[in-house]
Parts: sequence; C-alpha cells; structure tokens
Amino acid sequence: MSVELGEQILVYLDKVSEVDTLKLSHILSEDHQKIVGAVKSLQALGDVIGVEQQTNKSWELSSEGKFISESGSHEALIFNAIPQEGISQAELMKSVPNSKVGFSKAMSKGWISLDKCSGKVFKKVETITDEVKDHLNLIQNGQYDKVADNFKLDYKKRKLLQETITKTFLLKKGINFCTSVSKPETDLTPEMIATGSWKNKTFKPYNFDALGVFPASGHLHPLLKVRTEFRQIFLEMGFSEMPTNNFIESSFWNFDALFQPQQHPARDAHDTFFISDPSLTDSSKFPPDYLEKVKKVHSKGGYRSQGYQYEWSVKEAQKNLLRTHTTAVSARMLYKLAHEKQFKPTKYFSIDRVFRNETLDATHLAEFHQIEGVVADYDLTLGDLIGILYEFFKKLGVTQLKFKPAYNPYTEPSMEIFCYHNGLKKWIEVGNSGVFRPEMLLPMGLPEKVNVIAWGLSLERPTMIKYGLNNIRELVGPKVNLQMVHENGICRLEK
Ligand code: FB9
Repeated sequence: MSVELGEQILVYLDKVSEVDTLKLSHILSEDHQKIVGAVKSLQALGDVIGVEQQTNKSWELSSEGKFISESGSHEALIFNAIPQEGISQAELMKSVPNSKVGFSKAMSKGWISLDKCSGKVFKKVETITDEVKDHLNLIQNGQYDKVADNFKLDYKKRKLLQETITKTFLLKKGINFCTSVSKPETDLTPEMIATGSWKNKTFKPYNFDALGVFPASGHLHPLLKVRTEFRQIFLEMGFSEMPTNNFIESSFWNFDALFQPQQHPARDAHDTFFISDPSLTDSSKFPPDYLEKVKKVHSKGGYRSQGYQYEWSVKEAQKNLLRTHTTAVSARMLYKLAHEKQFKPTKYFSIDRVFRNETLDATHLAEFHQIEGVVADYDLTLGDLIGILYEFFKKLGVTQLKFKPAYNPYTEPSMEIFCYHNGLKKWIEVGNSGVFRPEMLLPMGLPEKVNVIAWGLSLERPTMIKYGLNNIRELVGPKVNLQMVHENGICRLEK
C-alpha cells in the first residue's frame, strides 16, 4: 500500500462518519482497486478502521455514451446542424455522426420536420433541452439516483450504458482509529533494541496461520514408489530379496541354466543385447560339474528327459549379454541354495531392470523392471502357485484372477495371469508364471522332491495405470516431465 493513500483515506474518514470505497475512488480520483488494496492494508494494522462489504450497483457509460455526454445526443447534433432556412435531408444526414438514429429521434421528439415536396428538413422549435446528455453526465459523475430508472433502462437498451455490480466496502472509524499510519515493521532489529527506537514503532502482527516455505527437496520417481510398495508386499509374505546388481550376465545363467536351448529364437540378437567387449565370460567362471550337467541335459537329456538332442556349445554359453530377465538371478540363487549344507524351503523375490531388443511402442521400451517371485519347497504344485498368486495380487487390491495355459522354455506347466482391474473396468494381462522344469532344477543339485514355482510381471505397467500415464515415455526417458515427478502423489497400491 502507498502509506499516503492509506493516510488520505483516514483523513477523509476522520471528517465523516462513514464512506463507501467507490465514492472514495471518485473523491480521491484513484482507481477503486487501489482504494480496496489500501483498505486491506489498513485492516492489517488492527482495528484502525471498520470495514463492511457491500454490493454496489453502478452504471458505466459505453464509448457511445461517453461521446454523447461530451458532444451531445445524436438527435441534438441533428437539430443543431439545421440552419434557419432548412437543409436537404441528404446533406443533413452527411453532416453529423449517427445521423440516422439522430434524425429518427429528433423527428419522434417533434424537434424537426421534413417537407416532402422540397425534401428539406426544418426546425420545429426554437430551442431544445438535451436531457440525454444531461442524464449521462449525471451518471458519469456517480449521481445515478438523479436519473429515473425508466431513462436508465432506455439508455441501457440503446447500449449507451451498462449496469455493473461492484463489490465495495463501507468504511467506519475503528476503536484504534488514527489519521496517520506508519508502515508496520516486520523485523525487530538489533539497532532498534540498542537505541530503544522499537518503543515508538508498530510491528506487523505474526501470522501464525502462514504456511512455511515449502522445503526444496528431492522427489522420488513414481517407479521407485511403486517398487517400494511391491517390495513391502513381498517382505510381508516372507520373501527375501535377491541381489540383482549385475545387468551384464552370461548366456549360461541367462539361458542355458534355465534349460533354454541354444537355438531358441529369444537367444537371437534381434531379441537380446549381446555385449561386444568383453564378449565372452571365461568358462572357468562356471562351476565345472554343473557346466557338464547342463551340457548333458541339453544335448543328451537325463532326469527322465530326452533333452534337445543338439551339440551344446560352451562358447555360446560364454556370450555376455544384458540380462533379458531376472530369472537369470533366480537361477544363480537356486544353484546357491542347492549347495547349502541342508536344503530349506525358501522364498525369493527381485525387482530390477531387464533388457530386450524388442519392438518399441507406447507401452514397451527396450528395458523394463521385472518383478519376480520364486518359492522353493518340497512337493509344491500348480495349486500352490495359483494360491500364492491370489495372495500376492490381493495385496494389490486385485481379487479376480484368471489363468491361461502358456509356454516358457524353463517352466512346465506355465500360465499367463489375467486380472479384472476395477479401475480400468476390464480384464488385463498382469504377468506370467510356472513351475520350473526338472531339467533346470536337478542339474543344480536340488533334492528330487523339491519343486520351484515362480511368477513375473513388470513394474512399469502397474505404475502407468496407477499414475494414469498412457505412454511409457511419460514415465521413463528424456521426455519425462520432471514436474510429474515432483507432483505425483504417494503410492498405495491396494487403493
Ligand atoms: O506386468 C504386466 N502387466 C501388468 C502387471 C500389473 C498390473 O497392475 C497390477 C494389478 C495392479 C497391470 C499390468 N505384464 C507382464 C503383462 C503385459 O503388460 C505385457 O504386455 C508385458 N509384460 C512384460 C514382458 O513383455 C516383454 C509384462 C512383463 C513381464 C512378462 C512376463 C514376466 C515378467 C514380466 C515373467 C515371468 C516369469 C514366468 C515364469 C517364471 C518366472 C518368471
């Protein structure tokens, strides 16, 4: 607020009992909004003034109305343009603006007449009173009540003025009224304390309702929020997290250990990112006994399996790649479990990035986060797998599941998982699952009676659904709108 405007208001209010802000704006020749702003600042001083909001009907002249209030009505201009000896109508109509309206109004008011024989227009009266101009000037000066309503409505119909509803304020003296206002101090300074000048200063009252400054902080990406929710679900279900901190994997653990044949299309470069340097893992890194068992089960079979009957190549198994699934990690963990002193039932999970050289589209990129659950125990069946899937998805708020037979090289039987998504109001594919084949488990050395059930899904799909994103590029990649990362809400999957 300009302190002087505030003080001008107080000085005026000191002379009267009350005043309306709209009237003040005319008296002080100040924009009404500025008057209202100064009033708000005076209110903050605490009971200096009393303020009562009121709705004020006011009238404003249109540009045509302003023209008339300054130059006269159209009919008066027509009348004043007629000389004593009269004038042709054609010439008269060219002599003043809005002549058509003016001529018709002047005729209807009996001010002028048209001689049809000569085509000339003559004055019928000596003088006229231009009450339209007089009325509009009164309205221009805020003296609305001096113009009868029927006139105001007629001028409104002629678009010479419009009615406006203005929120104004009626001002009265407050209990702490004074005519001078010093800008309240916002800080008590050491200098004020030292000199004692604080004693004659006014301080702005503390606003304890003010919100604190929003602390600048980091923001978790939606994917990480959803990952935390899934991690919590697995932990609640007694699963332990697998170490997935190796994006680069050998074909041996990614494919061969899973009994995936070396000529399988998924092992082709158009599906898999192979590493050029170092392109191979040293074969000495593979446990030699295990390597021989894998080689044998692929090439000759065993464990009541006929195998794939091809010449298995260790060189193929040495090829390095970006892991195509976290099941490579599950294989490592199951091999490790098989070599513990004593087998004990175990539940593992992992949530981490995998890479596939696939066709990109609105929901698929060349990498995504795979979520995988693995349960190893004696005599597990497909029924146990279905049961644990119901438990798992129930914690995501999903209770209606359907299963469809499917094929995976390393699980038999395998099932695609579908759920009825209440938010989307439709059935959607939510993952894949199966029972790891004996040809995968027995070469590792797991006991005959031990079965392993597992399932997988992606992290991106539920995240996109949760946060209403249609294109995966809104979620990950260079085109992500960081504001979305700042603003997206907390994640509660079962809600
Ligand atoms: O995640 C997927 N869909 C999904 C998951 C959750 C969800 O919301 C939750 C209910 C609240 C919504 C959707 N899918 C799997 C299905 C599709 O999105 C599919 O188009 C994409 N799939 C990925 C692979 O595509 C190349 C999702 C990814 C996937 C598929 C299979 C596995 C893992 C990830 C697996 C496995 C597996 C099988 C057996 C043993 C071990 C692992």
